[in-house]
Amino acid sequence: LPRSSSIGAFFQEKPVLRNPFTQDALLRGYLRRHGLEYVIFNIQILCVHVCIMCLCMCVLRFKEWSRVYQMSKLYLYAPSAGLYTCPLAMTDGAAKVIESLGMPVKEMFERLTTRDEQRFWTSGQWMTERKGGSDVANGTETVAWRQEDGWYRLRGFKWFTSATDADVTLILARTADNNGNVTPGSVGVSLFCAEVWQSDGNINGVEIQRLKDKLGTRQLPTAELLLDGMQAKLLSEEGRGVASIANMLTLTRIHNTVSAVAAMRRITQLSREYSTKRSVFGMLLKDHSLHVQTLTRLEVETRAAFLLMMEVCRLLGREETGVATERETRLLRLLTPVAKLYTGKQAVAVVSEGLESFGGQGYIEDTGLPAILRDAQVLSIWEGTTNVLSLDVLRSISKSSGLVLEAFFSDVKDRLHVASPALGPVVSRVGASLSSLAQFIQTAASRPPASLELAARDLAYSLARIYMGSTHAQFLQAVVQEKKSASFKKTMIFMQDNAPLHTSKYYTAWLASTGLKDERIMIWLPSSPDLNPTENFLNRRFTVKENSTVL
Ligand code: UCC
Repeated sequence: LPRSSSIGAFFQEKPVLRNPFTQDALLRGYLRRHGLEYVIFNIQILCVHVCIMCLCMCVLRFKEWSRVYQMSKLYLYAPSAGLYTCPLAMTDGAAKVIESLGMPVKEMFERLTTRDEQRFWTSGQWMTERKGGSDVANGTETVAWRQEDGWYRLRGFKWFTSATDADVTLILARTADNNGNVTPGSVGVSLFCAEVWQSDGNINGVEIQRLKDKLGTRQLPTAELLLDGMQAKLLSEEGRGVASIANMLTLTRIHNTVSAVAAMRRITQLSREYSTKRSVFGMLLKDHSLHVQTLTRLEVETRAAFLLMMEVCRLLGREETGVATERETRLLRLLTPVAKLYTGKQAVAVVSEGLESFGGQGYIEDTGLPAILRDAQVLSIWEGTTNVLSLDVLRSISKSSGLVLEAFFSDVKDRLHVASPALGPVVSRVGASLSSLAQFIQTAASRPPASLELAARDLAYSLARIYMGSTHAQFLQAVVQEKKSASFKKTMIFMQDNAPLHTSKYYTAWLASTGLKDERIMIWLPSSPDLNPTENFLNRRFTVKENSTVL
């Protein structure tokens, strides 16, 4: 027997987090293919000098590309931001609301958007009360009492206040008439803004009841607050609170999408890196086909989500600078909830799978990995749950009398048309999903509204997946053109259930025709020289044929 036991000499090498920008071939490729080399240059500079205020909606320096520029930076910054992106999102949203209401509080707007860190303010969003955060129209019990000087005093209880430590905040409350009566429902709710701190350093009529003990996002204080005569200013028209705060929700939902995709990208980068360090069964993980297949699926999900996110940001930038077409404006309205709900859900799935790729290490707090999963869980809840956002998709359809769907169909068709020469099978697949979706919508129109409500989530997922399929195909078409197709020979096809409403028959037929046993698939992943070496291994282990299925 040895004289003593030993813990052994083996220590697993950690994955190295490399420069997220230079490592992100897709982000750089996206910017380059849109002729945004100058944006790349700016981001590179900014990676060195991170200026927080630049991350907020600032001067529209990049014109219609300003949002792509801003969100690219946020996407790089978010996974290391310690949740500071949450107050930034609401700050951006608050500025947008103030602007859309004709600048009733000019100084506040300037402070929310300035680059001067001494003057910069962040904004919170105090909306959710004890009855919940989804049905805010009925859940708002806070009452606003008008004072002789025109200001209001707010009394009520906010049960979930995001970014409690913000400088200012937007708040929903019901105005009381002279007899103290309030109007119930959505039409009784108005939007207010308030500074959290008074000039003498005292808090502005707020009592902190307790901090929330949350599953994740623990770096960020979220609190229950009693508004005990908080002095506030009416921002919206009386009774237009929900409609007015919708501008903030639009923007924070886009920020949420960016955080979700950023979390996916962070975990895929780490998982890939780790696979080059971790050896099991005599080989590095990167040389185990099954492991690489799993990583590749995560990569495909991340890429698809990235392209959807960027498209929404591009549309937002175009809308804000007045160059969006009607079709683009409608598309933006539809895709904002679609992108938020889909990426919020996928972030949890991708991060969870990513943690698994580290084995037991992924379950250990000192690796920092579990926190990524806990933080990701908020993304499908905050700013509207998956079902609430699915209903918002229906709202956008009914409010526009279906025009948002028309915009969707024509946009997807245009993308597939552009992509068609080199990407035949993908185009047919997405095209078939689009047709089945059209069929569903036609049938749904003749059914009672309740049946459409039941299908709302699947409809939203179908929209997300079809849109991602078409943007991915279009993006790859650009790669094909750029590379003159030589390197494109190494292309993988994955099939995914594009339209869960309708696909089982297509899927079964398709599967029979390919002889494949695998059940997920559909988006193309190119192997092109601009992918970095760690990405290249993803393609190496598969037999790949051009325009055909693999494995
Ligand atoms: O509770 C929360 C905390 C969770 C966890 C926090 C963790 C903190 C850490 C964070 C770290 C990152 S968050 C709060 C979540 N709540 C929401 O996001 C709200 C979700 N609910 C909705 O979105 C609902 O659908 C409502 C509130 C919009 C429904 O209100 P109404 O009044 O019942 O709905 P209406 O009548 O359909 O809409 C009222 C008006 C209409 O305008 P008008 O009157 O002009 O026709 C709508 O068109 O609002 C307009 N509107 C919109 N406009 C409603 N939604 C939108 C929209 N998305 N875009 C534009």
